[in-house]
Amino acid sequence: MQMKIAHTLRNRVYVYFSRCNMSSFNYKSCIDVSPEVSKALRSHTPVVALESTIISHGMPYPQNLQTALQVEEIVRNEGAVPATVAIVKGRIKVGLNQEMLAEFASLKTPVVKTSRRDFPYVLSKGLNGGTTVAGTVIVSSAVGIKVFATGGLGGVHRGGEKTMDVSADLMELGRNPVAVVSSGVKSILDIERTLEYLETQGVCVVTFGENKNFPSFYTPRSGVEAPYNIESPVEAALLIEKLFELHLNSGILLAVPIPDAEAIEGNEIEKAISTAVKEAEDHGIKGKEVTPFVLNRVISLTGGRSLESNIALIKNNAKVGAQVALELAKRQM
Ligand code: PSU
Ligand code: MN
Repeated sequence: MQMKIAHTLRNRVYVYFSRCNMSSFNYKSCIDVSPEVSKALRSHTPVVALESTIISHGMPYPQNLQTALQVEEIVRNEGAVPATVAIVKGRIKVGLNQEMLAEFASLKTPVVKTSRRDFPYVLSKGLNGGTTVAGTVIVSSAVGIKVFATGGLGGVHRGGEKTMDVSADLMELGRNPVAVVSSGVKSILDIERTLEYLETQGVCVVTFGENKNFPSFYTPRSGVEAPYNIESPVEAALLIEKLFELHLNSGILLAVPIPDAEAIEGNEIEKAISTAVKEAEDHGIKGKEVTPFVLNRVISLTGGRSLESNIALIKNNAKVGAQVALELAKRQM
């Protein structure tokens, strides 16, 4: 009996020490949080994370840089600190200064679109990486940022039940406690299946505004109902607070419709999207290349109109994100 207890104890001690050894790999050794963001996080100043695939793969230069700078400015004007997340020479950066942002956006050095599966490779090779929604959610959660604003979320692609092309964004939202402010998903995706999958992953999906009509990026109303609707940043802050009180460790999707004045309604955008999706198929574009390819083609096919809408909705989301972060910070004082 005594021997057995001693044996069990020895095993436990062994397990404990092997865990300690494992933990010598600390995520902090891969992430540089800028002094400004670091100070804000320590002092409960509101912080809003921003992604960088949108800069490297979502928009052409120089609009990508202009938009990134303007979005940071909008967050600041609302009284929050922007934290653009990107990978520079194999180091994860949370908060880029203007020179770093300009260098990154110029794409002089190639940038790898980085979701969960890409991190080990990009870091070990010392490459540059644009973090997707999935990638940015992982980093935000690691450093304790609760609100993240972007344009569009990845989703279940049309025909995804066959190709299994389901964006890693959905899974990461299911396993990280971060509120993502976005304008829903593009109609290049299967919106109903995307919402089904978000439900399976336990993501609390809420529209922000007048009704439950889930927005589809360039258009404010997709015709598909989201489960919930809220109307104010205070309500959003309350949602986030409950998420953390419960230690659910899953995320919130705050779906903010593009302002009506900036929207591209119905037929025009549908036509451009269908053409772009068909071209992607014809060219044999697969995997992570699909979304950037389609985005770029839609910009050309709409004569640049989709880019204008894209920029407008990102700015609006950044503003809403900052307002939510502000309300949340007030409640945590
Ligand atoms: N939708 C956009 N612009 C973008 C993206 C999506 O309108 O830039 C980017 C985001 O970074 C998103 C990623 O996380 O594409 C999704 O890519 P995929 O479908 O390969 O998971
Ligand atoms: Mn995909």
